[in-house]
Amino acid sequence: MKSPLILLYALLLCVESKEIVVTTWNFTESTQSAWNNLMVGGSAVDAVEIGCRVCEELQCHGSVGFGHHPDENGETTLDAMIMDGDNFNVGAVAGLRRIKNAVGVARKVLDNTLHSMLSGDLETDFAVQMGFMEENLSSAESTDIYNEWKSANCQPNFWMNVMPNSSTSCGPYSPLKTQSAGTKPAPEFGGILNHDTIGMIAIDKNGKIAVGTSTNGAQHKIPGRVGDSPIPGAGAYVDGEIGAAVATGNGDIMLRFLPTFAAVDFLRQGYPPQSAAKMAVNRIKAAEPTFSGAVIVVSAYGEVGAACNGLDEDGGFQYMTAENGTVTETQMLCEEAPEQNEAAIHHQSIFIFIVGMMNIAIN
Ligand code: SD4
Repeated sequence: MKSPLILLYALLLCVESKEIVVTTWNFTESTQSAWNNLMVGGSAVDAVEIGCRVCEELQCHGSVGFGHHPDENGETTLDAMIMDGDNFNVGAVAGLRRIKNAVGVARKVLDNTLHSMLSGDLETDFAVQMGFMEENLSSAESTDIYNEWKSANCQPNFWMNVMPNSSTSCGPYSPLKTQSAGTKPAPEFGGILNHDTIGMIAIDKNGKIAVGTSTNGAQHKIPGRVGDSPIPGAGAYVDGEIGAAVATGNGDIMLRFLPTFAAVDFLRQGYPPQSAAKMAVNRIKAAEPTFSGAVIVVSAYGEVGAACNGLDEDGGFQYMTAENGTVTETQMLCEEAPEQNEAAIHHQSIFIFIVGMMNIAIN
C-alpha cells in the first residue's frame, strides 16, 4: 500500500505512475538507451543496468568506466550498484579491479547471490566466474595522468597527518605521532575530474522503480577507497512504494549523510521531490558548507526534483529526463532551484495546506 500522504499528493497532481528515466549529468546516450529498453518492455532494473553500462562503455566524462581516474598506484577501480525498489534488494561492487562492466557485475550480485555487496580482489574472481573478462583497466590517458601526478610529488592527494609531509612529498607515509585536529579539504573535489558519476532512476510500465550507479571514483584516491556510489542510501536508494533518489559528487563527504535515504524518507513524509532533494542537500551543507554534489529525487508517480551544492563554479548541475519519448536536459545552478511552473507551485501549496489541516485535526 502506498502511504495515504503519497496517494493524496498523487491525487492532487492528477498523475498516474509513468515510465521515466532520470540520469545525473548530461549523459544523453545512457538515458536514451535506458529509455529504449523500457520501450521494448524492459524492467526498471534492466533499464538502469543498460543505461549505466552504456556510460561505462563510453567512459562518460572520464568519471565512469575504465581508463580514467587512476588511484595512487595508477590503477582504475570501479564502484557500482543496482537497487530494486520492488523488494529492496541490492547488488553492489566496491573497488572492482580488472573488470570493465562494473554495473553488470553488480547485477550478478543482485540476481545470483544472497549478498548485497562484494568488494576487493576476490570479487574479481566472482566476476570471472559469472563470465566477465578480466582485463587491464588502464589507458594511455590514465597512465599519463598517473605519471604527471607522480612527477608533481604526488599532488594532490588524500592523505593528512602523515610523514613525510603529504602536501609536498610522495609516500609511503606513516602516521604522525601527534595527530592534529580538523580535516584537510579534499583535493580538487569538484571540477569535472572528481564528479560526474552516473546515477540513474527508472520507472517501468508496471510502475516498478530501480536505481543504478557506476563510477571510477576519485582521481588519485588511496587504493582501497570506496565512495558513496555503491552504498545503499548514499549513492542511491529506492522504495518502490515511495520513490527514489540518486547522488553525485564528493562521495567521501556525501556517504556520511546517507542523502538518498534521507531524500526518500522526506518523500515518505509527504514532501514533494524538489523539497526532498533540497532538504537532503541542506542536511549535508549544514555540516559541510562547501561540499560539491547533487541529489535527484523521483517520486513513485514520476515527479522529479533536484538540488545541488558547490557546483556553480563548474557550470552548475545537469540532469537528463526521458519521458513520453523525449530526452531533455535540465541545467540548474545550485544557488537557485529550477523554476517550477505555476501549476506545480499551486498544487504544492494545496498539498501543504491539506497536510497542515490534517496535522491540526490529528493533534
Ligand atoms: C565518488 N561520488 O566516488 C563519486 C564520485 C562522483 O559524481 O563523481 N560522483 O565519490
